[in-house]
Amino acid sequence: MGLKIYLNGKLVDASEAKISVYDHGLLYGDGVFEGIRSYGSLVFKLKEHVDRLFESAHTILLKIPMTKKEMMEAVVATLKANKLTDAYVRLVVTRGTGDLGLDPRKCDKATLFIITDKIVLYPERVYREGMEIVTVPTPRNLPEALNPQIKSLNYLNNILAKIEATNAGVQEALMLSAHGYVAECTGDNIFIIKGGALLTPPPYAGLLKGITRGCVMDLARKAKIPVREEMMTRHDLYNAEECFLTGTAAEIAPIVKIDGRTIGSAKPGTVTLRLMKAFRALTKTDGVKY
Ligand code: PXG
Repeated sequence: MGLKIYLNGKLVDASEAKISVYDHGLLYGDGVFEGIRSYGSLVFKLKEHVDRLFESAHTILLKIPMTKKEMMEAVVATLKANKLTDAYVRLVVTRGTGDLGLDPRKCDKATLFIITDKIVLYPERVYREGMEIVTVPTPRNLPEALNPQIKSLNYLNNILAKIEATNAGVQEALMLSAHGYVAECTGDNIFIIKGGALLTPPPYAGLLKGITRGCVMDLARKAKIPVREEMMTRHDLYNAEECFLTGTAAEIAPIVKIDGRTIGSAKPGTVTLRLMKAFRALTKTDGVKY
């Protein structure tokens, strides 16, 4: 027996979890999603993720066929059905089945599914020794054209960047805005430490306001580390004392080399290590119990 998938109100076997080739999520990337994690039977920041999913859906005029409370219960039910205590959760809502035209009015009902699975992590070495990234040629989408706060099923911009990073022999890509300012990585936000302060680009640089990003900013403030959102260039990154990425899957991943330039001591920095420890502690206590 394979994993159970929550699909349109029912738990079905993964081999039976199928959607139509006329689904506009597939034909046009017309839909929204979230990636969530659970740690030791605690779903981390579940409310925040569900709130963000509903905001994404509201902006694209997509009606989610359940309440936020029902959605949180469905996530927990799917995790329980699969007996997963430490898991990755993918929540997806698409426009649903329509015809071959773009018109979303042709789609009667949204398609909703929840996949819960084992989490694929960066190797331990990344957290111990740090990771190398490169700037890629593909800029982040113009936020004026597609607001990055909409976590939509259109990830081609990020996928192209990921391919460029892989071609360059590294695991992650640094994406700039169309004007050449630092934005984010393909599925992670970026931070630096400079003069002892924690700096990260503002949302108007064209980035997703990550839930991990918000969490790390809060942890830093609690630790009396000054936190600022500032536009930054690659020069600022190259000359930072420390650098790291944040995301649901990556948590806090130290960066020690960017475009061939070593960052700080070329090892995960002391502030980064402190924040990693505080974040790990939070994931053990903060969350929806199941
Ligand atoms: N930026 C983008 C563009 C993202 O898609 C983040 C930042 C980090 O946000 P959170 O809320 O997770 O701190 C994301 C996260 C993955 C994966 O498997 C992650 C994301 C999307 C697709 C895959 O790592 N989103």
